This record gives sequence, C-alpha cells and structure tokens, in this order.
Amino acid sequence: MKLLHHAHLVTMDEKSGGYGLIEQGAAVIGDDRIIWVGAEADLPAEYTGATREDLGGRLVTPGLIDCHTHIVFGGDRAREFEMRLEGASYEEIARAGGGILSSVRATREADEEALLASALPRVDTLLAEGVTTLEIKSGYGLDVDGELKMLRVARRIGQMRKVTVRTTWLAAHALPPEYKDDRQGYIRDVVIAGMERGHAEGLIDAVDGFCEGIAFSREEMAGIFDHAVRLGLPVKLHAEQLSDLGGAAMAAQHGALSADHLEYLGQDGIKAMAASGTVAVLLPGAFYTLRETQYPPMQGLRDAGVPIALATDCNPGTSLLTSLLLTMNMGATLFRMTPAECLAGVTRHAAQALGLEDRGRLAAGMRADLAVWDIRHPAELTYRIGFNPLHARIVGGELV
Ligand code: DI6
Ligand code: FE
Repeated sequence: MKLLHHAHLVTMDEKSGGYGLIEQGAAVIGDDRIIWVGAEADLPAEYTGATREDLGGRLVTPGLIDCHTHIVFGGDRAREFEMRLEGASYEEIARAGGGILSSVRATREADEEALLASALPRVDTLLAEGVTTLEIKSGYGLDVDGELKMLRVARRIGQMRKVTVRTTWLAAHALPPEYKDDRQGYIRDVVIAGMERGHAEGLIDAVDGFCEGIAFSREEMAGIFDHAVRLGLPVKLHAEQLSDLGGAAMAAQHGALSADHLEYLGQDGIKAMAASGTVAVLLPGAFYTLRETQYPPMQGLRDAGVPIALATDCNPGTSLLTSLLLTMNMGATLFRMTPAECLAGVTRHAAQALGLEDRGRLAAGMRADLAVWDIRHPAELTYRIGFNPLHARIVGGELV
C-alpha cells in the first residue's frame, strides 16, 4: 500500500460538473487500484502508516486515454502531403495510386517487427504526455492476414510498454483493389470472416467502420455490426466526417460505444446518440489537417447531454498527430470546448468511449492510472501549446 500525498487532485468526478478538484489531496494505492482519495486532512487513520510518496504539491489527473488511433501502419505519406500542398486533391492522389491504398501496400509489405519498430516512437511520444490507455485500429491490411498482423502488433505494444492497449477491427476502412468489383465479397471474406477469426484468437476488443460515400454505406455497416453484436463485440463508427449518411444514428441503434468525427452530424443523429449513451469522439487533428470548415455540432451535443471525447486519430493520411495535449488545445481553440470539457474528453469520456468503467476518474475502486504534472491549474494542460509538463505516469499503481 502506498500513500501519494502533498498533491492537488483533479478527480474528474462527474458530479462536480468540472475538474472535481481536491486541493491538498492524497490518494491511497493498493496493487493496481485506487483505494481511497480525498483531502489529506481527512486521511483515515488506517492509511497513515502506508509508505509515503511526496508529490511536491504537483497536480494529479487520471492517466490520459487516446480512444481513437490508427497508430500502426507501414510506410509514410510525406510526399503526398507535399503534393497536396502543391495543389493536388486527395482524389487525384488516390487515382495516382496514393492515399489510403499506399499505406495498405506498405503495411502489407511490412512484417510485424517492421510495423512495431515504426509504431513505437509514435506510441512513446503519446506516453511521454501521460497517456496510460491507447486504442489501436487495424484498417491498412484489408486482407485477413494483414488486418490480424496489425492487431498482433497492437497487442505486442501493450506488452512492451506500460499502457493498456484496446484493439479495434477496422477491416471496413476501404475497399482493396482486388475486390473493387465485389463489395459483398470483401465484406463476407475479409470483414466478417476475419472478424470471426480475430475474435477467436482474442485479438479484437471492438469493431469499427468508415461509413462514407468513399467507403462503406450505412446498410453495409449495419450488416457488419449485426455480426459483431452476435459475437458479443461492441461497435463504434467513423460517421458523418465528410457528409451526413445517418451513420451515427445507425451505430447508436446498435448500442455503439462511440461515433467518431461527426462534423456533419444532424439533429437526428444527436438524438439517437443521446438515447443510446453513445459517446461523441471529436478528432480535431483530422479537422485541422483537412482544413475542414464544417464544425461538429458542439452545442447540440452539449444540450442533448451526449458525452464528448477527444482523440488524436493518429493516422498517416489525415491526422499524423501524436500529442493528446495539442489535441486538447485544438478542441478548445477550434471547437470551443472548455478546458474542463477537453480534459474530460481525454479521461472520463474517453474511458466511456472504450467501454472501460474502471478508469478515467480518480476514485476508490478505479485502476491506479495517474498522470502527475508540473503545473498548478488543470486548464494549463489545454492552454499551453507544444509544452509537456508531465512529471511522471503511474500505471496500474507503478511509477513509470
Ligand atoms: N477517416 C480518415 O480521415 C482516415 N480514415 C478514416 O476512416 C483516413 C485514413 C488515411 O487516409 O490513411
Ligand atoms: Fe480514424
């Protein structure tokens, strides 16, 4: 048992409506769990003998959670980035064999070791900013072996680093060239057959898809989700990123954990998400990279009481972002979220978006995943740009 004391605790307690700040706080940790949190002055006598760790008056938040990434992929698309700045459209690049399919080629060619070696520096950059839980999607293999290879790499990252990794099956990301005239065949042979195999191998924690004119339709995604639900796998969806196809509402009807992007989300989608408790995951890095001008309906989501999360969407095409702190700053500056909403977005609500009830807050019974910061007020996490005030991560009760 360990007593963390001389700290200011940002509990993110829901009832506080904000940070849930406890000045001069203390936390008792036993194994990988939080046993007690409160004001140091109220420490129960039974814990006064625990080994003490003086946090020097620093600020402690729940460990940060990046609930939407495509951080495992082969190759890079720097040249494509240059071409786009020179005036080429995303579509022209795709027709010239670039875009998402260039990442697919590079991912298919890479073995597990190569994928791991390229992903780890990106992962480490996130962890250095206090991330303790990370979601990783497949979606650049687009065949059963390639997709499973990506998720094996994701699992290995969780073993090699002090971080919880949650894996997501995103075979419904794009249609690979070999199936370009056989959409149903791809969904049957790869999306669903692979999902069953990955599930049997324990590689899949959730099922996702890209519901968009350039990817999969709402009806196609509904069929894929029916299979996921039958396997007992939770679902989530890239929805309403470029147009309103009613994807979020369909996902909500399947009890989705989250619907993500949502720039083009309408009132019906908001209502459906509120009714099903589906989290809105906003991805300001993709909004920024694509120079999007359509804003997600922040006030509508707030008014309806939909929980709002923020994530990096780390991917080689539309958001090569490996900073959750910068994501928070973008959430505030681009989407007008308050700093408290931004912090809830990478803690409590991000946990909810992953279906993890044991983290995202500082409270008795929660997993002891904490971030210790060299700052005095939690708004600084959102306010500063390009500055990392992390002092330490505590992951499952262990100081890293
Ligand atoms: N939405 C996106 O913006 C990315 N994937 C997705 O579902 C694009 C991925 C890429 O271009 O590599
Ligand atoms: Fe994404």
